[in-house]
Amino acid sequence: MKNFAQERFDHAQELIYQAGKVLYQAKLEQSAISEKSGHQDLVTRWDQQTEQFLRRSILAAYPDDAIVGEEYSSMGGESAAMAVNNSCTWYIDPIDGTTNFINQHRHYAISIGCYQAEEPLFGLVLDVEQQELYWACRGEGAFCNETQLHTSQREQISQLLLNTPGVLYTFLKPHSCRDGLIRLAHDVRGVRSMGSVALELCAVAAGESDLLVAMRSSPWDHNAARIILNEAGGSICALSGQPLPLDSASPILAANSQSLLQKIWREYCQGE
Ligand code: 2AM
Ligand code: CA
Repeated sequence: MKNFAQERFDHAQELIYQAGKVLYQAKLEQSAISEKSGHQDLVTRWDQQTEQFLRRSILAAYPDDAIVGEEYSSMGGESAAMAVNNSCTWYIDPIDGTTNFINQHRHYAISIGCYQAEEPLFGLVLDVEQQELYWACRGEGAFCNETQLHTSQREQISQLLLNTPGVLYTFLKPHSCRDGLIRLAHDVRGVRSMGSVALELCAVAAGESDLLVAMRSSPWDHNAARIILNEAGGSICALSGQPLPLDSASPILAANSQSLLQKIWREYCQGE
């Protein structure tokens, strides 16, 4: 018999491919787009429908599990605290990179992370247009489709690429680490922005980037990809230097290794 986590992982994999197929074929009309907090914070009918599909399917199979998703995060009873007995909490983002989905129809992902209390079980991030599934089960390594992922070995700061999905918030809006991060931008080899926290964390997992800073990241943005990053050899923390909480939004710092994470935090964030 399949174990508890494997059964859920197999189910999640089927669901993410099904949902991805629908988004891949989506024809987005202007009337399907609406603003949440403003013109840089958008949602589409496709985000909502995809989250409803994932929620319904997960809860039909695992009625005692809890779901924390972006578009219906405040739905009654569905918080981490509500997962009963030994059941799980699923963190789902139906579209991470909604702005890319709207303007480019690429560089967006579906993100599904599953935890038992604080214990990570597995994470899946589907790059819908590239048809690349990033995935990891705890203790078993990280993969992109069939290929095992390893973070880069780069340590020298002048050789690093830094990803940051929200350039405005990282370098332009005032916050306590801004001067340090601007210094870091000068010291690294280059700064990149794709516009998806989950895909940019997977880029660090895949060794294509070395560092990530995101000022605005919620549990559904990072809880799946952080499992993939950790399994690939990387490390992540809150920008404050504290461990990254599972159930609250936080600025994040991620790196290709625990030692690089500590070095970057000490040299560019601490005391800023
Ligand atoms: P989203 O596409 O799911 O909204 C873009 O800068 C990245 O930051 C995306 O991963 C986006 O996720 C995330 N993000 C987190 N909070 C956001 C917010 N309030 N507005 C826009 N993007 C946000
Ligand atoms: Ca989203």
